[in-house]
Amino acid sequence: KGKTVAITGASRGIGKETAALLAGLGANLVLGARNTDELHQVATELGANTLALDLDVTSESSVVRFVEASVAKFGRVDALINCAGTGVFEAALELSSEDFDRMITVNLRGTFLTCKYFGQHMLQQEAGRIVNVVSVAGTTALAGCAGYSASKFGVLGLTRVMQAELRHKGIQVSAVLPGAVATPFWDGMTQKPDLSNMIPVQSLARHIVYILCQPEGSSIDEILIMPPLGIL
Ligand code: NJP
Repeated sequence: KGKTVAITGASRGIGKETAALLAGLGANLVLGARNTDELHQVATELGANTLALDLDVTSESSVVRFVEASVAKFGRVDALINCAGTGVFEAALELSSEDFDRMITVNLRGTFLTCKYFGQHMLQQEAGRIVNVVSVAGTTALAGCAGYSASKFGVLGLTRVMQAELRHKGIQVSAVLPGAVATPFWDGMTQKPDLSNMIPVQSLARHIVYILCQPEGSSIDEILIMPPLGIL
């Protein structure tokens, strides 16, 4: 209660659901995404202590503005949850270089940028928690996930390095590695999978909040979360 949490990719899916859960616990929220109409609608639903800001994690200046506006509004940011992400599921030999670049730029470089600039702020206050939503595809080889896996293995590597660099400075960095989650992430697929076999988005949001709410003196570095029927 009263803590400030910044969430990227908060206009829908995992970010939006986590924001709703944290709003119910009394957190101040800073929500970021590119579609500001969707985002403002979420912010309006969640109430007064919510700031909605245009954010494109592929743009360094946009990330810097997001961090500065968050601190200007609430004075400090206690936690960052990185949910902004995108996926195109093709085998390595079929994937276009444009789709490969987009996943690396949004998922990996975008997470790097938000971690870097919020991390610098947290270092000054000698406290902070960062949760990166990675994927089971960031730790296991799944056919058809070439570019997505490459980006998510990268995010897991970044997360582990930041743990080594920042743990002793009061900043906890965690990775959540989910299997398939029932969100609009799957909407654009030509063959839309059956969402009823996936992890409910409300469950995933609870896992993220659980990580954030751990007592001082220990941290959860990584958790792997599976749907009822295993990897889909
Ligand atoms: O995805 P979706 P999820 N700058 O599509 C935003 C990972 N994951 O919630 O910018 C800023 O419902 C976008 O907003 P907009 C996945 O890889 C998922 O399921 O307006 N924001 C929206 O708010 C991702 O890292 C599954 O288009 C940008 C949000 O990102 C995270 O979980 C499984 C942006 C995406 O909402 C959240 O995914 C898994 C940008 N450049 C890992 N580009 C799963 N769903 O099955 C996009 O293992 N966004």
